[in-house]
Amino acid sequence: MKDYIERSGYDASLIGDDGNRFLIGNGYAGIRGTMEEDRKDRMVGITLAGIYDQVGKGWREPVNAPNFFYTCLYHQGKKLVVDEKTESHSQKLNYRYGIRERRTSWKLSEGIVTLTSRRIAHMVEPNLFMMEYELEADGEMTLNLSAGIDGDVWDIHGPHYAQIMFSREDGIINANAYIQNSNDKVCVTRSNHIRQKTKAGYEFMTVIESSHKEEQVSAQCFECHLSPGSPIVLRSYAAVFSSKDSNTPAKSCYGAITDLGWKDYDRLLKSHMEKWDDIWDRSEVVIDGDSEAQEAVNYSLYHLNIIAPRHKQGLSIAARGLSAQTYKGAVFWDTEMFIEDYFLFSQPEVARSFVKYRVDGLKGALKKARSYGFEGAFYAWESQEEGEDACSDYNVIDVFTERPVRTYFRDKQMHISSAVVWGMKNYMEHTGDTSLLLEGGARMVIECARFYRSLLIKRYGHQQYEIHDVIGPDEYHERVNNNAYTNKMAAFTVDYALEVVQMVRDLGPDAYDELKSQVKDLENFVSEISDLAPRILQKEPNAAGVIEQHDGYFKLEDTTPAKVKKRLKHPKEYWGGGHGVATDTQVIKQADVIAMLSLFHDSYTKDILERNFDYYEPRTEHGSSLSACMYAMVACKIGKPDLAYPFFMKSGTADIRGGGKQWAGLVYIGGTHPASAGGAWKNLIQGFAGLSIVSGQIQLDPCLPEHFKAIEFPLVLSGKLHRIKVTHDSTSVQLVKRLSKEYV
Ligand code: IFM
Repeated sequence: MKDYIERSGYDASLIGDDGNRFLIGNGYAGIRGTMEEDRKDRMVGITLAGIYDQVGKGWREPVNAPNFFYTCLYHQGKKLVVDEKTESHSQKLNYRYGIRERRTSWKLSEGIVTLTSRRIAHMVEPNLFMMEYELEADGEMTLNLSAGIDGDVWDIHGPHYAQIMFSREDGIINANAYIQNSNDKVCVTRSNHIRQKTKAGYEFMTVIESSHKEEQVSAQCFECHLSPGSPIVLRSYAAVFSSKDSNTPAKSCYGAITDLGWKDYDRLLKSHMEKWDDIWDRSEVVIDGDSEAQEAVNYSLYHLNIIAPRHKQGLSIAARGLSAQTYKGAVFWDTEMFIEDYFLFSQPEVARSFVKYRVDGLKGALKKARSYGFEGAFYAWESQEEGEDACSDYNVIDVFTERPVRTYFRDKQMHISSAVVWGMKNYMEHTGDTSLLLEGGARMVIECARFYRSLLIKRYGHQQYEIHDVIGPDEYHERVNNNAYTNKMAAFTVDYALEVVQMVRDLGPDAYDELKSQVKDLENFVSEISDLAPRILQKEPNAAGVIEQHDGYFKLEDTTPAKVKKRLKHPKEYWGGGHGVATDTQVIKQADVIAMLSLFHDSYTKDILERNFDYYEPRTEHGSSLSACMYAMVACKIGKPDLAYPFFMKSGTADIRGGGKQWAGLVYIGGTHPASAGGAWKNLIQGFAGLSIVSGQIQLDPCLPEHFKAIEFPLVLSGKLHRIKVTHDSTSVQLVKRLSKEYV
């Protein structure tokens, strides 16, 4: 597989995009693709998973660790940075092995010095990060190299550290960073080993007293006499622990570093690469006939793997992964509806962590439902730890008045609880793992069903239950009645709750008694919902075969995104909400009815799928990166893979291409797009290859774009790794190996 991306030259406007594009990570932390000498003005970020802080009225967001890769060169007292005048500069990401490399040459009075650095976030040791930093010169010159920790971190709603205390012990630099509004702290250590090639072989260099002190930086300084053929190589190890993962984080950091020693670099690099080999054995796709698509999907899978929580069960994936503090580091429906499938079919233990995260979040969901006067579990729209909702009441700033606009995402995106249930069902069906049922999983599903029951209303004289005042996936139309997607998912949740109760019964009387002790009034509740799902109103296709998105949608002005865009008085105006340009029109932000049809395509004829695709696509702005893959899925189900292809590519190239919206006013909203990445995988495997699992058996119903000759991909099912090949007129499934027990 092509396994790298590269960019040459310097362009200040690409700092944000490249930070995402060249991101490395290991589920514990994500490290933006910035230069070692950069400081926070260039958006250096090491975003940590699952540790948050809130300052004043700012949004609660994940914290960034002090920058442990901070390393810079001084020539005659002047710091060398990359800018338009730099002799040459390139950045490369080897996404097969998660190695980010940069190569920069500066022309100095004595000749050209070239710096090559390579860094990794270790895939087996989640708290460990390593870097190699190599200098070569074509003339005699003396440079000072400063290698340490930069405590002045980039934040969106910070600063999150009340204080950072630096210390040194046995040549190791330590930073203890105390978080502003909690008792948590983040500890970082870094050790440096620097050698120079001499005639006699490599010789270690000594630390000199730093003559280049920078504020909030603790560093070691080395005087480097460079001459041609005598390169200098610095190897650094850094460790990070927070009080969330160790009772004594400073000690754990120090221990992690002292246990290593420079001789371990090659061994650690090897184990890191072996882990990636294992991941690619379970993931790599081959598309014969389209190398661009193949690269896009594998690069997308790289991005999913660097944010997958492997170090701890019960963490999930945030909407922008670990690429920044954007979207508050919160978990949305993106995980269950777009991302989970890839992990189910490659690393089911990661998918289990997503489900566990929701089970642990039940407390927050019960509390949220109560606060709105509902019963059961109303999951957070933007979920942080323990299911707390980070979504603010005001998510948008009006560009004209500069006042916050009341949005209703938190209050009304009620489909989120059904996404949680969808994720649980998918996991259970795929793995057969019932262990989460009595650990709160069954209760979670039942409480979600209770939530939907408490939303149901019946109009006088009407037979069916309705759900009013919601926001469906299309966020431009707030507070609508009977959103087709939401009503369908509510009925699904109620049905699945009954199935779950039956599953627990099948586990035996002890299990059922246990469930009764966990769930209030279980038996009455079950009898009340036993025939409820069919009585929830479902939107049926009209005479033209089109399903109305919500009550009154067809009466809205029928126009197109292009026309609506022309009405904007300011390029950053919000399209939805109370007074947006799309609000009174049929223009929608993202797949909504199409999202519903992509999930329940089996319940509709091809003709209905096609009529809805044809109706909604020209009315969809695709203003969310979650939209295109839903359209691609439905296009495949209609049997039109060439229609699906551009939507699939849009999803697959969201991060490799970059260029998406980076700023909303002064707030950075850029980052990677994990849901889009997961959506691209779904399009390829479940759409083009037509994969489904029926009674535990792999089924394939290929529908390849004309120019594809074949797709090959691995698949984990029931503890076995398979390799699948699909062409226009054949399919084959080959058993590669049985997996060890750790995989479900
Ligand atoms: O979950 C999505 C939502 O559907 C559209 N806005 C962005 C969210 C996070 O990706």
